[in-house]
Amino acid sequence: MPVTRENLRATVEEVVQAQPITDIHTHLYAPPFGELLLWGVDELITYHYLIAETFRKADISYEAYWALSKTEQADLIWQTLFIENSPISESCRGVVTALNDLGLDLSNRDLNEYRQYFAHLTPEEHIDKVFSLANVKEVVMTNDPFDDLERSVWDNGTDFDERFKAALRIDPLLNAYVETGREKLSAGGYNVDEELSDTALAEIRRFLSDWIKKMSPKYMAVSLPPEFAFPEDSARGKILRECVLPVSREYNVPFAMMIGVTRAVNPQLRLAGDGLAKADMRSVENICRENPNNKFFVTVLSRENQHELCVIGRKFPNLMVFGCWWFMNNPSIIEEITRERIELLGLSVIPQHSDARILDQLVYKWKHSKAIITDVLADKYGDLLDSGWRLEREELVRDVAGLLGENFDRFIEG
Ligand code: HDL
Ligand code: ZN
Repeated sequence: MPVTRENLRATVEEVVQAQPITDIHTHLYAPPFGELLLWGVDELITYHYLIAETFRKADISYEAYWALSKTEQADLIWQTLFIENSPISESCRGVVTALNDLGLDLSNRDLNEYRQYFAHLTPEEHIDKVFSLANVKEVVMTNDPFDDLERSVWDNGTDFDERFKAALRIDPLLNAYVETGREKLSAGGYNVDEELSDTALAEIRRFLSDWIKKMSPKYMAVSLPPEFAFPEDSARGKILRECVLPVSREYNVPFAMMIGVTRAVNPQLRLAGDGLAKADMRSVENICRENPNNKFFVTVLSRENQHELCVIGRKFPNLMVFGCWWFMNNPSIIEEITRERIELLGLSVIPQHSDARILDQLVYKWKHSKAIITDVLADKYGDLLDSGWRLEREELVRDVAGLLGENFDRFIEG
């Protein structure tokens, strides 16, 4: 069926809404991970984004806040950001969208009534409802072998809900090898030393191989500070070059770099205390150029790095640009980033991931992003039609399937 200027917007909206999504980076967990899977209204409201915003409005010390129970924290955040002020920030608006779309009555703003709704659900029931509402087909978790609770689940060898895929997250190995990574590896039976001798490097490769066999991860991932450099004469540089990149090639498991985070800018905010800074993107050019047989996913945290990343994506087919990460995940920036990516990279990108930490967030993070992606695609296909191109609905379905899942699958399998 031909897409015309008249039916374009409605057709794009319909196709985007109908496309089941592969969410390539989340902090969600399959039910066997127990308390690691966060869901429900108190988790939604105490999401670290809202904690940071609450301290800007509430008259409470860090110590007093952290001494509160989870319920008391949620009560304070609800009162501060939703009752005494309109919940107009993106993080607050997200909670409103999620509760509304789950069918809760927002007219009474009664937090205890909302709590009652969740009290009667099992995680499995809620997973089905949220995945269906968000039209999410599968999510990629963030799996940390250095986390004791998580490691115990993997060691028990559990068959997970097929909708939850693994990602091997290795921040302690690359960013804190001397401080914590080495010790944890030794405790796990790997013969590693601070100097990163040949034996230690072989043992780190064995560690990565062991966890790839255990998890079957979609990719290995790390978040990196703005000062990340490649090549670099450091423990990170050596482990990256001698261990991560060769193992990534050997097992055809791409390496995801999430660049630009400054950890613990305000430690008093705990998980909410991280910030960002502009990185030197020549590190991405170097690692892609020097490792043409490796595959890289890259997302960046600084708005100023986004355009550079698009241009680097044009230089290296082994680089897949993805997502509007963290402080980029706001409508004004999602729109800007998505436009420049489509203009510079066409359909060879993965425009979004949710980064959801709480199951219910899938509902709003995808609803909000799909509205923007629809706007951008409607404009871009409109430009194409205005230039004289003919477009079939099936071609639009093909293109959107790529953006919301198949580009990921093809890049991994390629
Ligand atoms: O490092 C990461 O994966 C980030 O996404 C952090 O987890 C961050 O705290 C976050 O949740 N961002 O959305
Ligand atoms: Zn994340």
